[in-house]
Amino acid sequence: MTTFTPRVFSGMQPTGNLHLGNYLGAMLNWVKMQDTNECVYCVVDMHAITLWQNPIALRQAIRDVTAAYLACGLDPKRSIIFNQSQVPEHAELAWVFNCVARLGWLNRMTQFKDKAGKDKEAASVGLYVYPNLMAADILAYKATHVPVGEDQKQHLELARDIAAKFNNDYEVEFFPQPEPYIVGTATRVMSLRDGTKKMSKSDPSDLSRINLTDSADDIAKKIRKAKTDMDALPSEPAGLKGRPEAENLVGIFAALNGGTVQDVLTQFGGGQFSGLKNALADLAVEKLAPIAIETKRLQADQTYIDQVLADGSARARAIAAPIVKDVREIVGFLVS
Ligand code: AQP
Repeated sequence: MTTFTPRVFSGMQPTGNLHLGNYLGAMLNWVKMQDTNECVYCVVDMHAITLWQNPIALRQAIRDVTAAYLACGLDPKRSIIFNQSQVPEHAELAWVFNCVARLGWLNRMTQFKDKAGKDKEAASVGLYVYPNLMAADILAYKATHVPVGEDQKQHLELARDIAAKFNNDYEVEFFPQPEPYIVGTATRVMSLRDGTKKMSKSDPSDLSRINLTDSADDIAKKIRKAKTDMDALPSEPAGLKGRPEAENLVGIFAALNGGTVQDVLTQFGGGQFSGLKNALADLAVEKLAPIAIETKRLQADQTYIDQVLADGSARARAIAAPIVKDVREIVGFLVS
């Protein structure tokens, strides 16, 4: 049995401002994992163009997301921070995986169904094979751990299937089985306007999400306006069942405060939403406003951001290039 060196890989799309869902579902774990792991963190710009992006806005978003990564606490000295398109091995390995993954596997991906909407014929081929590129992102580094939110679990399982099929088809023990790392009390943060929908960058309503660049006033306003139901808050987690908006606000409070859902209900159970909302607004401002200030400071220093990405891309490529060279040899290409 081959043992693989532990390595963490994860990424976010530069499709808009990062939000509280990205922060609680993924970023908090990314930051923690730097202390004990070799970490590779990517701005996945090639994933972004699976839906059309304005080129000028995309270039800006790549830099803005990088600034947000740094402002949240990713350290370019300890972790590799880069953007996907500067490391061509991702695209090369994705092609090999297009030939390994089966159509039936991709047909089961729920994110494609959600994002393609009703007119699937009009969706890009890239959107359909998105999970194969994600598998390539991870496996180009032989990453063993992938911190993601709940919504990415199905894609992670596909990456594991691709790794296993590649190993099996070519009779090698080349790729590890990457493990999803999904921990915390808010692995699925929901829209503030509809507790049954995921908080998302692409939701047309800005009131649905708290952006990591929002001002203190905006954060407080969005929490005050968040949808709720008419009942008092329960005192036990079981009482949140069937109350998606209540569950979401309580979960957000617990995650930001580093406590449990029960802790929050012990404090606010039996009360009206206004008490929870006021305290949540204060807590969110305390935790998120400094990130917004630091993001803005970094956004003003484009030279530094570009330098972080160039340096990170060179370091990423130094790992991925030999792995992808081995893949070429394994599948039978001529290798010079
Ligand atoms: N609402 C969420 N709750 C918990 N985790 C979330 N993540 C995203 N939304 C939530 C996690 O953040 C990481 C990066 O996600 P992404 O930006 O690559 O893509 P996404 O999941 O498609 O995020 P969005 O906001 O929904 O973007 P759009 O609207 O562009 O599609 C992942 O680890 C994800 O799990």
